[in-house]
Amino acid sequence: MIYKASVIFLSTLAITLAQDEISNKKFPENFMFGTATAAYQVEGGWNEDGKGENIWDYLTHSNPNPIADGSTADISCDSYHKYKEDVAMLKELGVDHYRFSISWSRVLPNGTADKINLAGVTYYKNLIKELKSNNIEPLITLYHWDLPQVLQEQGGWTDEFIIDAFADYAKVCFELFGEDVKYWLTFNEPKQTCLYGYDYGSIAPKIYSPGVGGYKCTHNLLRAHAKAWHIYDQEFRAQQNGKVSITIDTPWFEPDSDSEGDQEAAERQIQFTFGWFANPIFNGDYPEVMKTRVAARSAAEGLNQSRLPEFTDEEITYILGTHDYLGLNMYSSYMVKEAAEPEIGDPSYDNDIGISIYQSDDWETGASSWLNVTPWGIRRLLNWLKKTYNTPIFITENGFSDIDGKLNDDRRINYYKNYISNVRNAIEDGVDVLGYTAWSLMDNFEWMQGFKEKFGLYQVDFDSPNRTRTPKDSVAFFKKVIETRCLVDVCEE
Ligand code: PNW
Repeated sequence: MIYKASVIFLSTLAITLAQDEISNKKFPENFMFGTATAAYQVEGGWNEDGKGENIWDYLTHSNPNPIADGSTADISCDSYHKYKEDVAMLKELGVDHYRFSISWSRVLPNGTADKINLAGVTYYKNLIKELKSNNIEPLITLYHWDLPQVLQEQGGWTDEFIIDAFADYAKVCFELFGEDVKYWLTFNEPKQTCLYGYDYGSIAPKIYSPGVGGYKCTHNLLRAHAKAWHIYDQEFRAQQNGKVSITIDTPWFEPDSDSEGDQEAAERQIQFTFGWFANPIFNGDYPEVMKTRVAARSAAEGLNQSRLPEFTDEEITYILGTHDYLGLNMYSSYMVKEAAEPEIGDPSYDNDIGISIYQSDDWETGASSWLNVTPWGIRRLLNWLKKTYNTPIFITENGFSDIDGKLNDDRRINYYKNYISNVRNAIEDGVDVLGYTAWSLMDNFEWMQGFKEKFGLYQVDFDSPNRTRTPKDSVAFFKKVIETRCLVDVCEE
């Protein structure tokens, strides 16, 4: 029944989207436009003024260095020293908000709240002050992948101690910075942290534990998120009056055909990708399809309990409702087909899903292997999110990568224009979208790809000691969109 409804819905949408016209509707005045970065990707100053080591410092300093171009982010954009220039760029763009993250080990060098690094605190206070005095709203992520290395050595996200450690860290941040912050995010992209970090083992801390580690990590991360939200709710909300949530990333998953099997496969895929994190917070507990499938496959593997940990009833209640909005990172889409049930063998998250997936050759691609230009996907995703969670959505990342980082970045402009247009259409469809955040303010350290893939609106010269920033053509484009709240020459009033 549900699937039938969405078939009709999607095919109507397909007709509207075939024209690929840019929306001529204005964005509401209170709609927030901004850009984003993350601490490890831009700050540098990796061991300055008492900062502790984190898992990315550790990984990039290991021998051999596993980063594609052998780089580290020891200096990167040097935002630790150049934050005033960053804010001047934001001012030039005319953004409403700036999303950045706090480096846990810069504030708490031992990972624990018994020692606060004052120089680190001063850095973030200065940045926030500079933003506020330029009328730019800070949107702060507490955890954008940079766990203090000492906490990793005690087990990291797959060990339960991390729940209290994160909650203590969150409390310190609310206490120190909360007076000036209206928008908080506990985590950036739990799927990347848990699946890529502790299951596939492809990003820091590079732990390979397929079909097990990702679920364990998530089980702790969700409880840590909930604990931080409750601390804010009970101890800070009344005075600080901000909003706390989490940012979850997903591509859009388009069923390959109208067949019930493909429709069901696409829904299952997004439940494993997005519902895994969002369902406990917005609807209560892991998605039914995950519980059933992981339990059945675990049993068939001869295990006496499911590889997907279970929440107690109290935990389900404790986690449910720990949101004030929903943060969304979206870049790309995939086509999804039903597939034969994967054979029982070694545990695997992908086999737990058990579908087949591909990207169409017709889609334009960015520099990143996973990134394709599918602007229609964001509209469909936003509509799916409304239907599934019915909550205000803040788009906290969306953007395009190239290799050359050249100033004439028409492909990036085209990407932004079409995606933002589809966001505007989704608003017209009735989705409550609070804001849009372009990734990224400037070229920066793109994790395992180092400096090879560039997402910036501003180019950064990583060969100059100055880390000179130069606006690409996309700056003028985005600036105009923000100023006029409109994507075409003249918008409907
Ligand atoms: C995000 N995918 O990561 C991160 O939040 C940023 O730090 C990062 O720089 C940016 O996107 C660009 O990569 C993602 O495979 C990494 O779909 C991979 C995917 C999505 C987001």
